[in-house]
Amino acid sequence: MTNFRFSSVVVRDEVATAVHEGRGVVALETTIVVHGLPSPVNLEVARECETSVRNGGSVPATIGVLDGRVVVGLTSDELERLADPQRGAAKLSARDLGIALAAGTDGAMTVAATITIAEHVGISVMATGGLGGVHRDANKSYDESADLTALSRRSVLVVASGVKSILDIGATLERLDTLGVPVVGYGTHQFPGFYLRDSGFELDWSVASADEAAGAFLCHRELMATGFLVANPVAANQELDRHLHDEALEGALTRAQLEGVSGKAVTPTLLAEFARHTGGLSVEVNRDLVVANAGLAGAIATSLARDLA
Ligand code: PSU
Ligand code: MN
Repeated sequence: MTNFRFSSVVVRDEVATAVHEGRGVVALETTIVVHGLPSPVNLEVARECETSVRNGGSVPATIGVLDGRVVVGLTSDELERLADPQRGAAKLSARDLGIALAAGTDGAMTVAATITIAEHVGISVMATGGLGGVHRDANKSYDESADLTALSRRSVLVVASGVKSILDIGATLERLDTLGVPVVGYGTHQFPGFYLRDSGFELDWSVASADEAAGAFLCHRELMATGFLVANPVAANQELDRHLHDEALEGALTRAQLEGVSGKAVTPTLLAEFARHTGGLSVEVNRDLVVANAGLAGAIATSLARDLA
């Protein structure tokens, strides 16, 4: 690590111009592409998310690490390179970024890493599928996603379909409360369950439109430095069958436990097992929900830009 240099964050022209002009910009993560979804659906989903952000009136900024540089606004070719299994891109959380840059490596970025960079370059909105959270065995493993602490430190609005249903959802909501991160349902008072519309947990707050979400975030931001979670449930005709979901969940948790999976491999393993148990249906639901979240994030970022103009 001798090649020390500053300015390892490259913001591509379209994104830099949009940020500079105060237009809507939405950050998109790459861990879901490289480690969360199987090939070749992963690249299709990444592109559909970008289109969805544009349809919402904003500019997409897909963020990943290539050759020791954080690139904000990866091209389609770069995304393909990052997702190439031969390159074995690492899964980078916020804490890994500095070391990965110094080492000159490639890496996909989690929500935690993505909002860290988003805030750094002046992007206020991000979209993902499901936020990371507290794992079910956290009382023993201490496994809680750094997405939560990052969201408590970064003033970024994240649109997600709740947290992944592989997690301890109640505990995750309690942690978000402790960390000062507000959670608002989009058109619902029920916290979404990722593959399912309803996790069974109720929310205190709900917004009915992108404009309302943007307005609430602006007021929040004036008072607090924490992030903001907009929980957008998957469409009713796209959610997974509940019975199939519960079976797949049990199978996935059992397999991960038998194999002794731990650390950053837990979430990708559980998602892959879910896909196997559902014969690929969970991948389709994941695709539908993240593309919808990107569209909503695009509309919220546009509204935010209008409010600030
Ligand atoms: N949403 C998805 N699929 C994913 C993720 C989110 O629909 O794979 C990724 C995000 O990058 C998130 C990460 O930050 O999973 C959480 O990983 P962990 O539990 O190891 O913090
Ligand atoms: Mn973890």
